[in-house]
Amino acid sequence: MRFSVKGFEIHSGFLNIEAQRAVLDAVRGVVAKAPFFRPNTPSGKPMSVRMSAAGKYGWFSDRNGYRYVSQHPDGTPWPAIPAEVLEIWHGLTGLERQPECCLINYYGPDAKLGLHQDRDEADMRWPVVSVSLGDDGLFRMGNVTRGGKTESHWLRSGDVVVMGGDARLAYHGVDRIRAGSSTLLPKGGRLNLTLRVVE
Ligand code: MD3
Ligand code: FE
Repeated sequence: MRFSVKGFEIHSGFLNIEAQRAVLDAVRGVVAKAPFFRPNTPSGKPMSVRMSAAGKYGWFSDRNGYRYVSQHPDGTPWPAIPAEVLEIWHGLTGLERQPECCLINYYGPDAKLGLHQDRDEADMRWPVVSVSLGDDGLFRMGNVTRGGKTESHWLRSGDVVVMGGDARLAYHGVDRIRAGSSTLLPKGGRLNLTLRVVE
């Protein structure tokens, strides 16, 4: 096992290059309607990661805190989650339940995401599925409580991760991006999609 926390399932190279391109095209369609923005942390600093979303809910943060919202900051509803992306969710989880949020994170060469827990969802028993596209990202995972040992793993284009069980509430983040490691995105960088049940 790559990580000692149970419930972290990594499917390395789950998407071949054609499948990666198909998902990327679908993401481009979403982002054309819901452009990337940089949320501010509750302390007022812009995050280095750019975000957008598809589905009933997207994720947002500002001085009022972190939360799920049903509209893009421009006031329009989020586009639907693309079928290609839903197919990954159903294929790996075997669930009938649909995710209500496909969060889209874009990391430029200097972007990172500090260690955090995902706990804004109503029922943390549902898994989270994450799809990586583009440049490699150094993913780090700790435990369900803050502090202690962490383990790191490079996520590459086409890798899909399922977080369930204990891993669902583990602290995790992205320390850095290996710029130029993939040619999938013409301008470089890393895209990560996370699929979640929110309600
Ligand atoms: C472990 N995204 O959007 S994906 C996030 O690569 C987030 O953009 C990272 O953390 C990224 O919240 C990591 C892998 C991932 C996603 C959700 C998790 C790991 C997780 C939820 C619980 C535990
Ligand atoms: Fe997270």
